[in-house]
Amino acid sequence: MTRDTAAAARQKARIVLIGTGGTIAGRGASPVNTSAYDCSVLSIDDILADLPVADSLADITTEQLFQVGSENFGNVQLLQLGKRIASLLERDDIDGIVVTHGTDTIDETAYFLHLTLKSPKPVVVVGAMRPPSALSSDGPLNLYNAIVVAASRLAHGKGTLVVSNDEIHTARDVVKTNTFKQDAFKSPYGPLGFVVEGKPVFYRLPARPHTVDSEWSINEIEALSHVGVVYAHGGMNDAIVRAILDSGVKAVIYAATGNGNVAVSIVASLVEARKRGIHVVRGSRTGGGVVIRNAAQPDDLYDWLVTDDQPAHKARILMMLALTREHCTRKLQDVFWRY
Ligand code: DAS
Repeated sequence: MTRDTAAAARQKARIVLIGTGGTIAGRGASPVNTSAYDCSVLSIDDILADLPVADSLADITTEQLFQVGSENFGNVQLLQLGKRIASLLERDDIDGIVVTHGTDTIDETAYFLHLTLKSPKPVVVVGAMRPPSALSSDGPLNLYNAIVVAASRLAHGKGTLVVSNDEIHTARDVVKTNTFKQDAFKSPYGPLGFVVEGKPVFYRLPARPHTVDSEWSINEIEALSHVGVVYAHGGMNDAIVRAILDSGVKAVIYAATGNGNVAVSIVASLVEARKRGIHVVRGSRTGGGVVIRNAAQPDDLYDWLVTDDQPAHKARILMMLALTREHCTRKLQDVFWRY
């Protein structure tokens, strides 16, 4: 039997469910504690045991990789998770991966996986805005939907996906936009599709390269550079910029006001940063739109970069990866245009 015929003959996909903590693993004192609760206390086996219908969707094995709120995720966790998923995806007896994850930085982790995993098999990252103990928790249905997507051939080749609130988002675009509501996850260009009555439906595709077409492979990355983010505000002085420049960063993403405007009080410190070998990436704190190169600031003159449409926290992930291969400003700028 060929591999394809064997897969067709098999009734259920084989999915590995990796637990890392977060609200989806949380527990509140009472059902009305929808937003105040202990995070990362339920094991991945506890979470799955609460969803007996999952057995009908896939043959599921579990792994508890971490048990932490995602605000605690750093580069060590990104690399460890990525390498573990990569080694699982290489196996012929695994069809897809679901990662349960805190929602706070789920968009960063998913984007990192999207750019570094070298497999067309589905990888779905899922969280919850309410713990399983809360009234109308979104955890069980989000997890159910995530398994549905990971088990589907339709999800092949679409990169890392984030499933939430019945929506399927590409990791490149999705951001957390709300502190407590269940529809917290938005993509500026809309979701790729939905999960409707237990079936994934896709309406569009990621336009930019990912996974097998990206230039990074998790197996070739042993460390990531420190990239900092500075959030601009009115009445700003350069103290915070100077502090971050002295912290060992290789690049700073400047989440500027509007279309990448940099206050006069800040420009000199960022010009100095570049002279010290630290890359400066002009972004925007607005949460939407593109930052135009050489418009609000003379990027060519200062040897700065712009983020294209990426929010600062996602630009940070992209810049960390870019710096594993490139240091030339022109090539780094191309990375932002391309991904
Ligand atoms: N505790 C936060 C986190 O782990 C919130 C969450 O999971 O929703 O990201």
